[in-house]
Amino acid sequence: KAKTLTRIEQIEAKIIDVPTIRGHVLAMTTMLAQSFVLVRIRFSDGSEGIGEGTSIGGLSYGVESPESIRSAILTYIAPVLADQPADNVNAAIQRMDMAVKGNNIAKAAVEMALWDGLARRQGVPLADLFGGAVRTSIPCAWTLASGVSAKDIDEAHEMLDTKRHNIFKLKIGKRPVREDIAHVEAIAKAVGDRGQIRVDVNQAWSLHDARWGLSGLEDIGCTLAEQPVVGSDRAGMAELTAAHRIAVMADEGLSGPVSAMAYACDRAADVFAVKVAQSGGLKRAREVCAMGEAAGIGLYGGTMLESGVGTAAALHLFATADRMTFGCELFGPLLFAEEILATPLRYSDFEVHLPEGPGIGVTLDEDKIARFDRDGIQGGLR
Ligand code: MUC
Ligand code: MG
Repeated sequence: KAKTLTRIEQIEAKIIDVPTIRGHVLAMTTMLAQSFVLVRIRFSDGSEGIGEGTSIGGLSYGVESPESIRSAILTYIAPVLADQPADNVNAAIQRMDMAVKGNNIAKAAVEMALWDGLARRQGVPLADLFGGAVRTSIPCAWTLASGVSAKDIDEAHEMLDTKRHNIFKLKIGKRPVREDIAHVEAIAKAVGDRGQIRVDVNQAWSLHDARWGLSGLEDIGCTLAEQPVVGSDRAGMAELTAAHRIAVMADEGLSGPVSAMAYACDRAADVFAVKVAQSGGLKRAREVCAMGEAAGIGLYGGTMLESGVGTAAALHLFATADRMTFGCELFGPLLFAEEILATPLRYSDFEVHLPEGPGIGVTLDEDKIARFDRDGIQGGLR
């Protein structure tokens, strides 16, 4: 007897607002809370899948906000996926791309829930749908961004002493270049050879700032600079990549495989910060990895400071890449003042560990979700 086809029945998207453990000071804004969009898809056989779409600092980091992500999902994506076959993620991606231009984070959240549902129905970890994991943990960076050098130094020492992180990414670009470099130098000296210091400028420098900013960073032993100039300036990024020994990483400039191809062709980066959300989903993020791998560009698992849901999904994907040359920064859940998973992800020995079990391999703490749900139980059903 032919098996009845499992279908997509209902898509839910909720904004969950969780305070951060401290202010997170970035070039463009200071975060006191993180707002993520939690997607749940219910399928006709009773199975479920969960996904997450998250950006940083409202609309200050990129073109999507929690509110736009939720509305794109509920108003435009959910209707075109209603009743569609549950197991055909590629077909669902085509339908989403047909109905909605851009809105990568919204698409990524829905796609993640589809992959999670598929993997759960098959009883396999999400990584298996991408060919299987070749590692079970990844070295994980921590971002020092309290806004005060002395506080950052204390935090770095605590991370080293507890063996949680020994790669530190410093958020700079808010202050004059000279002050930023003095700040990085103070932290680099305090950390010494116990850890590695990297920076993220979040596009804040002009090309001129970046020319001597990168030289200054090289001189103090900083090993990597992320998106020193605006992501659309691939010529500037290419110049900096060619002219400096410090590794230049692309982040905001990457919005999926097309931009990754352009960056690779222009040799506009030494490293790709691959982000599932920014790439438009796990499948597209895998394609960004492939572009980097083919072009000899190093890979780094980037984050949009997701909760444990998006973090675990990204971890599954990055576990399948040949080499994660520069490790990852999948520390999002640790910046949240409250854990929203029933069992937290494991961070130990300077690495983040792949959770076990089918799908993304995580379970929500439903009480916490209810508590931090912006609109209560009535918000966000389709
Ligand atoms: C970014 O620009 O990479 C990642 C870590 C962090 O602290 O902020 C982010 C976003
Ligand atoms: Mg970045």
